[in-house]
Amino acid sequence: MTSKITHIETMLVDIPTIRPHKLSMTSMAVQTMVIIRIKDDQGREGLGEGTTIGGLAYGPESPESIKMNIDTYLAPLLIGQPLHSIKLLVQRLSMSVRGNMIAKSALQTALLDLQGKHLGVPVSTLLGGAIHQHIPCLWVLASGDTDKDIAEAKALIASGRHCDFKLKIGSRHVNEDVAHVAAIKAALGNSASVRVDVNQAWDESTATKGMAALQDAGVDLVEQPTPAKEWDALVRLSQKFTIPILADEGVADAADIFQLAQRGFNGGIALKIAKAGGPIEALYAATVSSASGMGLYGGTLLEGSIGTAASIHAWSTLPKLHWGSEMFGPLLLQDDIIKQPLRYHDNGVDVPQLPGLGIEIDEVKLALYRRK
Ligand code: MUC
Ligand code: MG
Repeated sequence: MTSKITHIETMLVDIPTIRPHKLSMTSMAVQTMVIIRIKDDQGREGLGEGTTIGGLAYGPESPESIKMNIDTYLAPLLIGQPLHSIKLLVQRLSMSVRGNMIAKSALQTALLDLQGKHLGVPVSTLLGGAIHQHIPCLWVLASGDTDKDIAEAKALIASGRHCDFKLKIGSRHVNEDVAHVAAIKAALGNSASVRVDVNQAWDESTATKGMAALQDAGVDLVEQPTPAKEWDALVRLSQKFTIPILADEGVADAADIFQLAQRGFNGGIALKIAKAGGPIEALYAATVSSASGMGLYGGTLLEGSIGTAASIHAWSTLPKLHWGSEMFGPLLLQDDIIKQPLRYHDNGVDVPQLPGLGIEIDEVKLALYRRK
């Protein structure tokens, strides 16, 4: 029997990070997640998460705006609706509300979790079925200190948890950043893949200089070196160097990726459920990327376990993630609000197997970290 949505609750949850996490635009000491609980008239509950980085430092939605816009505009469109078609509900939201992709992704995640529990299948099954049960996952080195980053990477390699690393750069002069990256690559050697994320910090001429030096240092991939909207610069850089470029902030959904492909971009694409508006749209983006010959990467906005699980379910349905994934968000946090943490081992993370997202809230922890 089809169930009906009866109740949608949103809350802000603040959890400190295990160390400062430095990006070109901000330094994080705490992560704020918007957690959603959708209830139906049969007593089931779906969990969702909408998370960004550094308040409004990274993008146009803040945790507070995500919560406010769900409560005021999006949730009322779902209350009383039957749950038989997630795509119908998603269309209902997109016809009435523009933008707000993180808020929409959080709601879509909760709807998928609820539907999966209702039908007794994992979210990956709702998305077409898992091809993989273990998703490769790198670690991001972003302490801002070269020696600390090397020690962190070596400990993770020794424990077998990660062997691929992404370095956040762009806040310092390009020469300093390149020296930092080259020192880490030299210390880790060829057994570790080292990539960088510039988070839009370079203009095209700085990127030309930086990418040449990074290529010489043996770096495998350069993520979003130039500003998000400067697509032509990204295309020119992708054609100038053999070191590949990963487009991140510059592309949110299938339409953006189509435009970039038409202009001649030949790099990879960071897929994120939060950018695209949910797991379903992230998979549309993956289809256009693959059809254009672009390699795929499972990206994060540093979500906690709920958003990370939703992403993992989506990525598990893709035939190939050429650049693996960065679904490490829960590991950057000092604590978790779910009972059974996601399982990280052997340079990756397991795809949850239970119905829905396959995770359960720890009510005591949630009460502890929930913003009063
Ligand atoms: C980004 O731009 O890729 C992903 C990992 C990380 O450290 O920051 C995010 C955002
Ligand atoms: Mg990025």
